[in-house]
Amino acid sequence: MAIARPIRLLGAVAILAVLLVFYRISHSTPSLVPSSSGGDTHKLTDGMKRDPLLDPTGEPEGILWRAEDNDYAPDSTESARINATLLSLVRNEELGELVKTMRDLERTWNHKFNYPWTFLNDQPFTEEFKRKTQEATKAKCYYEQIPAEHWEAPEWIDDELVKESNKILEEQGIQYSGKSSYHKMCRWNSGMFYKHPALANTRYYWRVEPKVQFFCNVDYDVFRYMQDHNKTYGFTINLFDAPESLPSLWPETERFIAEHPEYVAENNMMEWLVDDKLRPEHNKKANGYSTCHFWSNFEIGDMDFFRSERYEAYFNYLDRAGGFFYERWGDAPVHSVALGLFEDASKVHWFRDIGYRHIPYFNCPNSPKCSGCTPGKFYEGASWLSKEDCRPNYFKYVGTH
Ligand SMILES: Nc1nc2c(ncn2[C@@H]2O[C@H](COP(=O)(O)OP(=O)(O)O)[C@@H](O)[C@H]2O)c(=O)[nH]1
Ligand SMILES: *[C@@H]1O[C@H](CO)[C@@H](O)[C@H](O)[C@H]1NC(C)=O
Ligand SMILES: *[C@@H]1O[C@H](CO)[C@@H](O)[C@H](O)[C@H]1NC(C)=O
Ligand SMILES: [Mg+2]
Repeated sequence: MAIARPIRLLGAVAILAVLLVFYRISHSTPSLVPSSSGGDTHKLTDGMKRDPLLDPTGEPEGILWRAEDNDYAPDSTESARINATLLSLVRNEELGELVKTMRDLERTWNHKFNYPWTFLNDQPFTEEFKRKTQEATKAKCYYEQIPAEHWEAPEWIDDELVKESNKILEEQGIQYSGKSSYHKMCRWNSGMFYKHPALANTRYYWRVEPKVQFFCNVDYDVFRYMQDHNKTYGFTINLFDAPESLPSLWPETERFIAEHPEYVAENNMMEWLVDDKLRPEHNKKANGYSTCHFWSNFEIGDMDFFRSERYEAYFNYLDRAGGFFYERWGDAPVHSVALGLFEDASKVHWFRDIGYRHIPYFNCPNSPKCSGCTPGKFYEGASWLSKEDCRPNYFKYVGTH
């Protein structure tokens, strides 16, 4: 039986339509895109359809200062080095781990540029510490003790209240909440490190912690890069924080900016700080703060920002509020909220080309300059760790610069 031509056409269109629907479904359901070769999956939102670290990564654009073309000899008085230091707060007991980290950074970067190292400690450094760290570099090493008035809790902090509130934090499973040295360390890293007299003549710092790893050869002077491109702060990893550690940080911050609206930058990163879509519960428990922050165990920064009137006023306000001790505010969220509010977003830089690890997270670019890490792999360990990645929000609201 012959079928009329219009009917045949209709049938063909119907089949095509059905196929199209199937195609759409099969290509839109998986919002899970592999982000590492280890079979781990990673939920990516519209801010990050694909981890940018999977794409080939080169050096940043613009003029870069190289060791071949300039004088970076360790003892040169006319060297091309700028006003900067590698900076490490560290305990004598961490010597072994620190030396491993130093070797990583010396091999990948500093043996070419010979920037000095500055080691800081609330205790005196041992002779063994000084000897073994100096053996790991041709560059100058400085060993400085932290003045007690920078390290100890301020006099308005109530010890009984600290004990009570830390007990509650411990019950909520907040890591290190019962350790008073950890609270002091976070406060010192928030508002004191750049006040150390030994750093009075230093502007840029690269923070280095024992136990971290570096994977990629970096062949330009990163401090010059910061200066030449007018950057205030560089990061590698961007995370969510435990909201229980900082329930009053955002409310205090809101009170501060109500008093000082003039400190808020026009081109700020507010949306990244207040997002409530990716992790609504975090925002709720942190009373309006997404908890997103630059992970501060890595930072390359301009201390002039921290020494500015606006940052100083902010830190003093927070210090009075007491949350470094009654809660467990980290220096990472404090730095990040300050940068996000008081600095122009264009002045923060993602060092995507610096391969980095602090357990359990990585920044591992796809580049022939790197070895020892898997490009695009963000974490190692339990799969829930993938949720802690705040880069999708950062890329969405701020960008990938
Ligand atoms: N000198 C000194 N350094 C500390 C103290 N507490 C922490 N640090 C340093 O601060 C940094 C962060 O501490 P860490 O134990 O790695 O904390 P985590 O990375 O948050 O788990 C590391 O560089 C430590 O060496 C302390 O009481 N004294
Ligand atoms: C280095 O930077 C600091 C802080 O900005 C400044 O006070 C100092 O004068 C600078 N030193 C040199 C030698 O440029
Ligand atoms: C650097 O930043 C300052 C302050 O925002 C601005 O005034 C200046 O023009 C910038 N310079 C360059 C070279 O971008
Ligand atoms: Mg650490």
